[in-house]
Amino acid sequence: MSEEDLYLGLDLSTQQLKAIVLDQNLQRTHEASVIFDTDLPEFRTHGGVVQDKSNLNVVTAPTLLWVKALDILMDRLLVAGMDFAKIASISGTAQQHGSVYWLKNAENTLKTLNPDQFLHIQLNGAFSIQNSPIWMDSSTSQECEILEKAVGGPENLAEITGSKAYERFTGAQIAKIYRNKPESYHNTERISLISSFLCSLFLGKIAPIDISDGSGMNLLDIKSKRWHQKLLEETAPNLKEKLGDVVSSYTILGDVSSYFVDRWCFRTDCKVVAFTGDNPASLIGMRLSPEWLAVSLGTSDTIFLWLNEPKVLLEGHVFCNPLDDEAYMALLCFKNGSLTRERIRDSCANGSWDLFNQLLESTPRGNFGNMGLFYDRKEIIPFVSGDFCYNKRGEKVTKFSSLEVQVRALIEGQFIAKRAHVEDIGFKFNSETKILATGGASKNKAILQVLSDVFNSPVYILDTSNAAVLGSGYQAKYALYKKEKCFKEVTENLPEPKLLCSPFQDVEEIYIPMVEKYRKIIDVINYANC
Ligand code: 5FX
Repeated sequence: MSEEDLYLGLDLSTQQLKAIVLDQNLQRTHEASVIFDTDLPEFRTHGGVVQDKSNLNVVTAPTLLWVKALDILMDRLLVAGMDFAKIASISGTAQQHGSVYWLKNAENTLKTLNPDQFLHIQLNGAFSIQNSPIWMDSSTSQECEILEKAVGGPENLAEITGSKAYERFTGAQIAKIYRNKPESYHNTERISLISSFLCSLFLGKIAPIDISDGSGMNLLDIKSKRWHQKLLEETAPNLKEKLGDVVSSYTILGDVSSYFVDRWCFRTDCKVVAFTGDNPASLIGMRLSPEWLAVSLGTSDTIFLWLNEPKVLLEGHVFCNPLDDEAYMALLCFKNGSLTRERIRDSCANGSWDLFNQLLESTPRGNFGNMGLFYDRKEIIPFVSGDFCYNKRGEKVTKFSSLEVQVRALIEGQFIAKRAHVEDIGFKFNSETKILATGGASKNKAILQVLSDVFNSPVYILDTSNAAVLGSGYQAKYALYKKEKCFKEVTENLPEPKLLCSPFQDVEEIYIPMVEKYRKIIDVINYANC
């Protein structure tokens, strides 16, 4: 190992593919990104995804789009002056739950790639399913029921796999593919998660799934860290062979493939470390410890915390921890994050965040008693869609009296829901609680002030809003040093989080009743939907 060594981290998120290069002190030296909608318009994605017009619950992304994005990303890194020979190791992360279906013989294609040609030309015929189901899909209710029944109900499934059955989770998605496209399923040589798929491109063979991202499938026993036989059998035939073995998230899987050595001048001993899901990678990037509640404000909003023991959660998920095989992490995921914020910004503030913030700051905490819940897509927690606006008398209205009220209703509604669901999983707020904010919207102080008020806790930020991609860069280095140093030592030179917002004095009086009001509204909506 040399002082000159660099570490490459990648993040294949819903809307873009990003790369970051870190030096020995984990400071960035290079970065590049490819935005799917604008850089690759030929795939006709919107927000990086394709929503089926005849069934809006079906959401996919073209697998080849991601491959082509990697071709472009590598080129952009080179143009930015990157010397790939300095990279000692690579790790990465991706949106969770989505799956990639490799056609028979694909592994052979991966092993024998021609360095003179783009990846997307050579892998054009490598997939048995062209459009990968992704985490925004909610079309697998039937398959979810089957999985829960197989082990005696949702609670048992949550105890075994960390989550009750979720429509976006990979087990139900694979079961649906087997049911609807049995031929394609039979022609599938291997199934990857999106993280292990991206890793496979660097490794030149199918990479194993890591236990942390693997926990988002409803197929892995999170205590034994092995596939659950009965759940595999209920999902589809021969699934164990198609999934391969799982590994700890920090495992060094081997050297980078000869394709990358010959085409991009990587050194032959550059190590490829397992890739994981974006939420586990964010936990790494935030260097989370037990007293923190991390709130990530991205395409989806997520909340996560470090757990020393597994818990049975009926709302939310428990994943194996990406840094420590003995520990776990809890995750709550809210599908309607930045896309919904952007929709209201566009309709109320002409697409301007500055104007949006002015509107937000011109209304008082509690929004005169108005409250709004906005779900552009069917939400995960709670499982509802549509806009719900209530005026100060508690009457349902079609829209609010002013743009200011609408903007505050959106932001307060999003955080009130989060607080209610964090309380529901047994998290106890106290004076020590600190919130660490990350994700695109964590740059927005006006939004974070509302977060601080609703949770009655100080909000800190890290210098970056890119926790997931940074986490994969840290993991690339940690894996190399793991035998000599713990994670804290590997990352000890990094700056501590900065305090950005503190709650106002009066917030508990305002928001505790609003959290209760939220619970009642959701009960009414759920009752009406029954
Ligand atoms: C987590 O369970 C999710 O579904 C999302 O946070 C995706 O990982 C977004 F990429």
